[in-house]
Amino acid sequence: MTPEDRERLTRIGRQFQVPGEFHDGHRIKIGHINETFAATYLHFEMPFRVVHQTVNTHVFRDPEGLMRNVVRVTEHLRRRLVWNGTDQIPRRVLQAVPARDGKFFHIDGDGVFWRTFIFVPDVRSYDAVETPRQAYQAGFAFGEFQSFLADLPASLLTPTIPDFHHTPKRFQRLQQAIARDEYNRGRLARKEIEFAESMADCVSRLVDAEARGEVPVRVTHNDTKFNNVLLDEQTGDAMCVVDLDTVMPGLILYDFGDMVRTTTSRTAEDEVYLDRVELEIPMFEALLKGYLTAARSFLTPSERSLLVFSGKLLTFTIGIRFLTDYLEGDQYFRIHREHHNLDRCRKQFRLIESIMEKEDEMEALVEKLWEA
Ligand code: GN1
Ligand code: MG
Repeated sequence: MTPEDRERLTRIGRQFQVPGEFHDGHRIKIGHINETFAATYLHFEMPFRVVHQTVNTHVFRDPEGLMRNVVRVTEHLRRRLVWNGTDQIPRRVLQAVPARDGKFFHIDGDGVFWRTFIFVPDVRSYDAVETPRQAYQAGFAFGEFQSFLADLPASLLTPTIPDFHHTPKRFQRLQQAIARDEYNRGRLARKEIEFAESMADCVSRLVDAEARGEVPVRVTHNDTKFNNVLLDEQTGDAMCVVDLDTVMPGLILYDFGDMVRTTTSRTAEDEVYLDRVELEIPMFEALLKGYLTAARSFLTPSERSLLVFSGKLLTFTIGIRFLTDYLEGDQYFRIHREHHNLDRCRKQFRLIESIMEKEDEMEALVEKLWEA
């Protein structure tokens, strides 16, 4: 940790109701959006570990509303876990730590918005799925998350990013970026632009289904990347769903779709060897099995009939967000190399092609496992 980071964390730590004295800390996740640090405090020699995390307020315009959502949702989950008699509850749901003034956030002198959670020990996350068992665990964890929140009225939550997964609006924004081509990058993304345009017909399918009342609005996670579920280091079991910033009213199909995007191929989100990118049927089958085990009790027939489609659509939606950001000069997603957002987009589009090749097989699995 740099001396500046240390100084900064010490200062931030004092603002929260963390017992003891700051001992040390380090950066733990280079997310696309927020900054995250783990810190250890010593309280009469006993270590107490927390996570201090910033909220990017350009992305999340109402961070206080966001934290209200997070507290409401985690308290609801905790009540359910207690009711179910689950053990190790502190490892199964995030616990926000209040600031000295009792609020669940602190705004520092530079206007940076901070919140603090108790550290979840002995778990790890993976950027890419490695085994079908992990896929099962992720499917089950997010399915259970949705099922535990099924009785929390979605209207109690603030939309932290309005129209977050609204594919037609995302598509429109892409078209604007293509037309403007402010960074003269359109020529480098010709094939991707063509591919995106070829998908125009399916962009409004889920929002239309929602508008017609065919699929219900529920409390959903909205960022169900595989690395947002923490797995026990020893057993590999899913312990805790994290990154609750986008928990808000949504369609469960957005969650399932993003799981398909991130949990069916053993490649990273920015894989450049595209011939390695494939929807792996054993991964999909395990993911689906885990998900249905937890979600069977609340899924409606129309939701079920759109599961496979949602995989394609969410991969497309995130893919065009990467492409748009590339064309707009990498303003949104943090990049680590040149053309990074274009690489991310290419990976998503290759996965869509693979999904289209295997759609029938995937639909057959939904039928089979639903009956099972
Ligand atoms: C962002 O910050 P992170 O990595 O959890 C993004 C998601 C994208 C994801 C792609 C608020 O998530 O929507 O799917 O990157 N979150 C936001 O990796 O835009
Ligand atoms: Mg996130």
